[in-house]
Order: sequence, then structure tokens, then C-alpha cells
Amino acid sequence: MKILVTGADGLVGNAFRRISETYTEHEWIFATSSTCNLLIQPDVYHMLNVNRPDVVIHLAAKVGGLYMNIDNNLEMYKANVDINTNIIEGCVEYDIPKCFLCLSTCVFPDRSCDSFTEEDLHMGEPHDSNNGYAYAKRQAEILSRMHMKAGCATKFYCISPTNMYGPNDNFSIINGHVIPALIFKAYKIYTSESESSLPVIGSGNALRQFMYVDDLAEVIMRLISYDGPERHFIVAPNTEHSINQVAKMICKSMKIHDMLVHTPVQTEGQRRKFANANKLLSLPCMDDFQFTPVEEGIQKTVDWVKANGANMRH
Ligand code: GFB
Repeated sequence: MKILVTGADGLVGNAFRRISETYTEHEWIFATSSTCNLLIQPDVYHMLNVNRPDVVIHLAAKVGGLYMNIDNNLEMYKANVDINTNIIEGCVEYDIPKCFLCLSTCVFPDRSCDSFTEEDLHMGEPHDSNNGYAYAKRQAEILSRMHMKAGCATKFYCISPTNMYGPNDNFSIINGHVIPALIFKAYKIYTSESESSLPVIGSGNALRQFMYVDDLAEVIMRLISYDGPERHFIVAPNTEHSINQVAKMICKSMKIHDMLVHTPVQTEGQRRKFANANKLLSLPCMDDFQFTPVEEGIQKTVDWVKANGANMRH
């Protein structure tokens, strides 16, 4: 198959560059912001028309952690609606057989009491800290579903991963997600050989399901030949960790003092957002699949940072 990956310079995009070395039977096209500006519709149409892939894995997005979203909800909404609409309309225009759209578990209704499944996607307001990003991702699910109802040739699948981390992440302390941000802070302590404590924003009691990014690439490759009736899959391990627990794991992996200092903050976002991935995990193609334990994923990421510290995005 000819597989076109958008957002190929990002966290998940680089995981597909790695996994392409295993899935050599496919022809891979890696699209980045420098090869195609997804905000410009004619450029997107040209890319799809020239390449005519069998599958589009659409990963590109304007994305960031809690504190980036809070201050940029309008931009996050507008940019992601435009990017997703151009890709979806382009796939329909050129009858691209399959397209995987990457959503996120943060787009689901803000319900920290119990868990949610794919069917809950539109059943309530998302958390206000990231409603721009959330509604833009929900729009992609709606637009693709309506095109399929209208009889387009493209089969669209929505993939909702939980919080991810790994090599090639955005390690920005301001815009990054919690694990890369904490790893960057720990790396600065490690390189300065100081005894300082690791700064954690807020109480650190929020709970999250964390997934090592290569696991998502493996899951999507297992779904690439899926031909069943389902169109939306949550991808998440059934385990939750508090921010304080992962902060301690980061200190251990970085071999620095595991003392944390908590900085007071306006909001810590959602206290919990437990996503139920049983629909995916019940598929035969997932029989022998194991998620990477968080301790192991964090160690791999810390080792990557120690080896690539100078070039990492931050
Ligand atoms: O990963 P994160 O930025 O995003 O934050 P969300 C997770 C939790 O970590 C919050 C706490 O409770 C933060 O208060 N935290 C502690 C920190 N220290 C830090 C730090 O140094 N940096 C950051 N960033 N957090 C995002 C959504 O929500 O989830 C995005 O805003 C995206 O749209 C992503 O979908 C998956 O998990 O709260």
C-alpha cells in the first residue's frame, strides 16, 4: 500500500518514521509543514492528487499542553478546523480509499467521575481549558461521518489516543505536555549537576493514562487492514498515574534527586479523564498487543533526551 503520513516531523509522525523500517512492504510518503502547508487547500489537493495514496494517516495538528491551550483556544480551533477540513475534503475529492483522523481523549465530555467510551464523544461540553482543540477535533468526526453518509468513496476512521509521550516530542516548559515538560526540567537539573527539586505545576494529583508514542503507531498499523463496521477507536492503556508518580519516575530515570516542589497555579485542568479502550482491545488484530509500561517508556525517552538534548524541540 502507499501510505501518506501528515505531521511527519511531530511526536507521532516520527514514531511512523521509526515503524516504517519494520513495515517495509509499504511505500511511505512523509508530509511535513515544509513539504505541504495544510492550511492552504490547493496545496493539500495537489499533494493528494500527485501522490494518490491508498491510505492517509492524518496526524498534523496545532497541538500543545494544558497551558498552551488555555491561552489559545480560538487559534487552536480555527487552525485545526482548517487543517482537518482540507484533508477530509481532499480525500473525498480524489477518492482516497482510507483515511485515519487523529482526535484525542481530551475532546470527550469533561466527566472526571467515571470512564467514557467512543459513543460519548458528543455527549456534553469538553473541558473549557481546551474546548477550541476539542471542538475542532469533534468537527472532523462529524464532517467525515457526513461525507460517508453521503456516499463518498473514502472510509474515514477516527483514532482517539490518550496523553502520549516519547522521543521527538515538544519539550517546551510553556507549551509542552506534562511528561516532556517535566523531563526537560529534570534534564536541566541533571546537566547543571544541581541538587534542586523538580518543579511540578499545581498539586500533581491529577490522574492521566499515559501512552508511549510508538504504541499508537503499532496500533494504527494493526488497524490499517481493518474492514469492520466500527469507525472510531479510543487507544489507551487501562492504567492511570498521578502527575506526582510520573514526576518521581522521571527523577529516577534521569538519576537526579526525586524531590518535587509544587508551584501554585490557577488550574490543573481535568482531574481525571479515564478513557475505556475495550472496543479496540477486543479486536482480533490486538490479541497479543501489550502497551509499553510507563516506567519503561519514560526511561526510553530520558535516554533519547540525554542522547539528543542539543537538538530537541523546546
Ligand atoms: O499534559 P498536560 O499539559 O495536559 O497536563 P492535559 C497534565 C497535568 O499535568 C495538569 C500538570 O494537571 C497540569 O497541571 N502539570 C504539572 C504540568 N506540571 C506540569 C508542567 O510542567 N507542564 C504541564 N504541561 N503540565 C491536554 C490538552 O490536557 O491533553 C491537550 O490540553 C491534549 O489538548 C492533551 O489533548 C492530550 O492532559 O491536562
